[in-house]
Amino acid sequence: MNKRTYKLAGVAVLAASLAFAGCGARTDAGTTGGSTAKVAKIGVIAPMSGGLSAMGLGIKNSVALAIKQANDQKLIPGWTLEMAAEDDAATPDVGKNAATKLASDDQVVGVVGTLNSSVAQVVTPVLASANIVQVSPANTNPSLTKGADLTKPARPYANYFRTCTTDAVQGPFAAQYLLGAGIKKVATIHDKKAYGQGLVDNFTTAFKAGGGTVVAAETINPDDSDFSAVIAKVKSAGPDAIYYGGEYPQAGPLSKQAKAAGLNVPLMGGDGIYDENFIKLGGTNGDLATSVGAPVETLSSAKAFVDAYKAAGYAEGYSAYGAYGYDAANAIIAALKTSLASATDAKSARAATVTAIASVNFDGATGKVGFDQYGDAVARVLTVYKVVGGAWKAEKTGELK
Ligand code: ABU
Repeated sequence: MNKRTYKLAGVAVLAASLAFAGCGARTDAGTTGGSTAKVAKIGVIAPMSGGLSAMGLGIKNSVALAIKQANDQKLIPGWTLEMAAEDDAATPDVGKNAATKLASDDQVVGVVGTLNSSVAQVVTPVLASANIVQVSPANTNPSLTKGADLTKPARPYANYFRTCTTDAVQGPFAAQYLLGAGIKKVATIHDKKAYGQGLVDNFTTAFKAGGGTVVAAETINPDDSDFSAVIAKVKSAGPDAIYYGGEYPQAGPLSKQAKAAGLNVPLMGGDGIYDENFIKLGGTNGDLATSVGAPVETLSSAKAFVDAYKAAGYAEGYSAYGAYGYDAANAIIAALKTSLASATDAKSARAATVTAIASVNFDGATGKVGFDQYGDAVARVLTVYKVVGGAWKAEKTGELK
């Protein structure tokens, strides 16, 4: 049990104490007259250390907030929710071990995560074999819900859902933006991971279909820090922009090194680079990113989340996926209201939670929260952001035309 879990448990104990005050002799914390609040846990699997921890910790904190609010409001009578957070370090093997650990805990009924599509590829089968529902706030690789062949979509795992849209939407959205801005020649670079490669594939198809030309298609390794070789190749192709598939720890330095080498064109990426750390690491004015949803600060639906998050005083910001993590946790909680209603223990409610979540439909922080027959989010909104004056600024929000 980590520090946050203790805190949540403490909130639950306090709530139980207040609820039972004056209603008979308390025999121990949360117990009175033979009635004990049962515990169900919502796991979190995300990077809480390493280069992507800013995004992972925003997800973890947001799940903690949803759980605290559910306990405060006694949303599920007779049950106390706890969070069980596991650091996957953005690494598939670590994520798989985290999933195995959570699956072996009989009190775990759902998991929010992962951040990385490459980690989900190994986490989801483990959770599926234990009938544990998984809701990702951040995985955007289309194959996780539709299988490897998108021309013949087939859902690989019935327990997997996501609250964010996918790169089948994000890649073309970016392509349309660049073409609309008069950028017709692009060099692509990706990090060979599931997310980066898939995003570039989806971008490339749409960019070419819209009349653009990909003048160079290069790759890097996820742990590279010197990009001089790839920049030299890309520079000689004369692109108007670089489209990058990967995350900010590499994208920031890549942008900086490209400009230093005289390649003064914007670098554009997806939601994996939409973080203030991209700019701290070298991203510069004119660089671009798409990210899922509308800017959280502008959404009336997200105001209560933003206010509560700030009031809770978390050390880290909610980051790109906090609101999506909050909605993912609340989707699980909505399903638990059904599945735990007549359950004697958490483990026996796992399969019913998977069934119940398929039909949740509510107004979340990010907008309508619900899932289609593949487990994909019904919401498909994206935003283009540009670095202006050393900070991300929203340029355009909408759905793919
Ligand atoms: N969606 C961006 C980063 C996470 C992923 O791998 O999908």
